[in-house]
Parts: sequence; C-alpha cells; structure tokens
Amino acid sequence: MPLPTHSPTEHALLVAVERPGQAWAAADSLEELARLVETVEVEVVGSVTQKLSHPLAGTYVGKGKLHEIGERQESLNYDLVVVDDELSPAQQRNLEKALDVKIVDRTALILDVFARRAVTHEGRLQVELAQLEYRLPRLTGLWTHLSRQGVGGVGLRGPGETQLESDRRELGKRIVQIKRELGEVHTHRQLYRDRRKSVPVPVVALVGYTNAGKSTLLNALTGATVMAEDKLFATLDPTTRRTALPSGRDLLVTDTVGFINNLPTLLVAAFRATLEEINEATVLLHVVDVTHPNAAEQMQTVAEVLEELGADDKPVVTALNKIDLLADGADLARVGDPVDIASLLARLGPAAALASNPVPISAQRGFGFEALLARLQVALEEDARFISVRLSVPFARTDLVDLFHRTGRVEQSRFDESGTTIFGQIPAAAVGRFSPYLVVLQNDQSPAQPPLAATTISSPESAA
Ligand SMILES: Nc1nc2c(ncn2[C@@H]2O[C@H](COP(=O)(O)OP(=O)(O)OP(=O)(O)O)[C@@H](O)[C@H]2O)c(=O)[nH]1
Ligand SMILES: [Mg+2]
Repeated sequence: MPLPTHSPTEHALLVAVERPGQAWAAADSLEELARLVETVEVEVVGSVTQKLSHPLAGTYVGKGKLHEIGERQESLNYDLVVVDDELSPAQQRNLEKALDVKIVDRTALILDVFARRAVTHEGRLQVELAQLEYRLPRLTGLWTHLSRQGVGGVGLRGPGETQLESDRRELGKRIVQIKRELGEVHTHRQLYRDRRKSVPVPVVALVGYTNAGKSTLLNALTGATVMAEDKLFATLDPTTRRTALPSGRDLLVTDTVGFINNLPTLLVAAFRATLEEINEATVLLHVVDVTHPNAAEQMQTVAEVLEELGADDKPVVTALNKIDLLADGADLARVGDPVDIASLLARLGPAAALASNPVPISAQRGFGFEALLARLQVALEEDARFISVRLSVPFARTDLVDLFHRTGRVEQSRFDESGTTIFGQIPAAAVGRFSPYLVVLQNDQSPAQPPLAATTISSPESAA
C-alpha cells in the first residue's frame, strides 16, 4: 500500500504588533510571513494585529488581544500561532501558557525554511548551528513542556544533574563540534578563493532580496543551472560562474543566499562564511524585483543587511528586474528606455536614491544584459582607478575615517583638535561618499608625494 505523501496540514493564525514608524507596514510584513508559513506547508487561517508603541515584554500583545486570539480558536481551529517578530524566551513561554497552543516566532520559522532548503554539508551545518543557538536560551521552556508530558529524564541524567543542565551541556557540545567542522569547511573555501585571487579576475556578487531573480540572472548570464524558483530562499549556497565583459575580459559572478526583512541575527552569524563571498567581491550587482509592491522596503532591507556585513562600501550596479511584467505584450524595449527608467525609479519612492547605476532588465527574458554588462564594466574600471586625495573630517564623522580605511589606502594620517586628516588613495568610484570633506589631489594612479611635514605625521595605526 502506498504511504501517504502528505501529513495532514497544520493551520496557523498569524499575530503581529503594529508600531509607529516601523519600516515595514504590519500588513506587508504579515503578507510575507504568510508566504514563509506556506513554504513550510502550513495553511494560514487568519491574522490578528495590535497597534502598540512596542510589543509587551510579558506576552507580546495585551490582555484583551490575547483573549481575542483565544476566542478565535473555536471558529478558526488553528494548531499554532505564528508571531511576526523574534520572541524572547519568556514571551514565548507566557504565550504558550496563556493560549495552550504551539507558538512559533518569525526567527524559528525562517530557520525552519532554511533547514528545508539546505542541501550541502556546509549549508546544513550552518542552519543547524543557528537552530542550536536559537534553542539554547529557550531550553527551560522545552524542559517544562517535557516534564508536563512526563517524558524524558529517567536514566538520562548524570548524578546530581538536572535534565536542563544535561540538555544544555549536550547542546553546547554539539555547537562546539559544528563550529569545528565549519572551520574546516571554511578553510577549504578560503583556499579556493585565494587560488581564484591568484588569477586576477574581477568578481561580481549578486545580492538582493529573496525571490528577486538572482539565480535566474546568474543562469542567464553564465549558462549555470542553479535552481531558480518562485520560492523564498530557493538558494542557500554560493555558486560562482564565469562570463565575459564587453571588453572580452573574464568576469566571475557569484550567486548567494537572499535577504529578508528581520533576517535573524543568528542566521547572519551562522552564514557569515557564505556571506563572505559578498565581502570578497569587487562590485555588487543588486537585483531588485522592481515590480514587487514592497520593492522600496526590500531595497532598504538589503541596504541594512549590507551595512551589517560591512559590505556597504562596495560599488553597486542595480538591476531593476522583471520589467517584462510591466510591459504587456512584447514591448520590453520601451519599459527599458532611458525615459522610462525615471518612471521605474519613481515606483521606488525615496528608495530610488539607493539604486545606484540602475539598469532595467528581465532576467527571465534576457533583456537588458548588454547595458548591464557595460555598466558593470564601467564600475569595475572605476573601482580599479585609484586617485590621490586629502580627507579632513571632524570627529563627529569618524565613520568616514573607517570608510577610508576599508576602501582606500591610507598613506598618512594625523589628528588635532579640529578632527582627522588623512592623505591617501581611494577608488575613483568612492569619491562621492566622502563629500564634502574630500579634496582630490591627483587624478592618476601614481603615488602621491608626502604632503605633510614629518613632525605632524603619525602612522595610520596610532591615529586610529
Ligand atoms: N517575470 C519574471 N520573473 C522572473 C524574472 N527573473 C526571475 N523571475 C522569477 O522570480 C522567481 C525567483 O527567481 P530566483 O532566480 O529563484 O530568485 P532569487 O533571487 O535567486 O531567490 P532566492 O534564491 O530565494 O534568494 C522565479 O519564479 C523566477 O522565474 C524576470 O525577469 N521576469
Ligand atoms: Mg536564488
């Protein structure tokens, strides 16, 4: 007899707190949460939101709302409640107690989606690491749950040790073991990258919100066969393939994991090695689904994650993707016209400012690739061109000093009561980021003469 392939579907009620001034409207965030829930084959039966200045420390939502959620159980018959935030262990425990139903928070849900998607050894280890780190502070809840059901414990404890202590110890041991294994995988990957660097081929990393079309673009540009699907987090593992620039020069393109609003910090930490691919790239190719109703919020999220990764100093080319969906019929060229770039950008509102070097494309239909590659070539050439500059910043802008250290080559630096002065070289493409504190000294790559009197000079290290 064939086994049933589907377990009976679980039903979920979604819960969110709407707070003033949040980047994502609660309704939009809930819509995305619903897609994530469907990804793990759970059916959404309803949603509840509450306007609060901030979620309550005890039970996330207020008493009245809690009551409402409880009452809905009868009509909606949900099996679990999914909360659109990361809950503290206490919030989760209190909610579980008050509602007597399984509570899943946004972080656990995203971890679950990742766990389903992970295929490679490294991907699996990284997800497991994030899951264990998530569980560790929440072990108390697990234990009381188990003790309620009267399972676990017997014969498993060491002498004088509670179940909780031994569970913690086991988790801790597994975390150490995974970190060691990951360390080995990462060393291997670093070796591979170093070997790649010995032949200086420029690397472009595809970045962007999940489902924006990164893998579709990689496949179309390089003939790769990475799985591209209408699914959140279709890609978890990085893939690098070769293509050619209009000049004939080789170019490596790397596809990697997409971003999402409220990307759990634990995941970013666990995937740091994978995300390193982004930091190692010369230029970032930000793929935006410009047809998505939340394209602007998605761009903002991508900008925030890039900042968190310390990759916000890279030159960016923005691919405004999926424009075929805006061109009813075959008239792609018109949507991609220079005049219409303005209307594409207008869809993004203030987030249009984040779209540096915008190029309209359709990854699926192969439209706009020529312009895209030409723009990438310019960005790569600009990045390779360093110019000599003097930067003088007040102390309030030490962020620019950091940026200089990250993007450029510091030759000399000094500081006095008015701030910091740096002499050195930065990529021509980065000049705009330092305005209005920058003076261009020399427009070529030859090293600048030391322009400071020796007595006022300190080494970059001692000035930092
Ligand atoms: N209409 C249209 N659909 C596209 C285009 N590019 C990608 N898609 C679709 O968008 C969905 C997501 O594409 P992917 O390439 O998997 O997106 P991704 O950015 O790699 O997503 P993750 O790996 O989840 O981060 C797929 O269903 C693609 O077919 C496009 O230019 N036009
Ligand atoms: Mg992908």
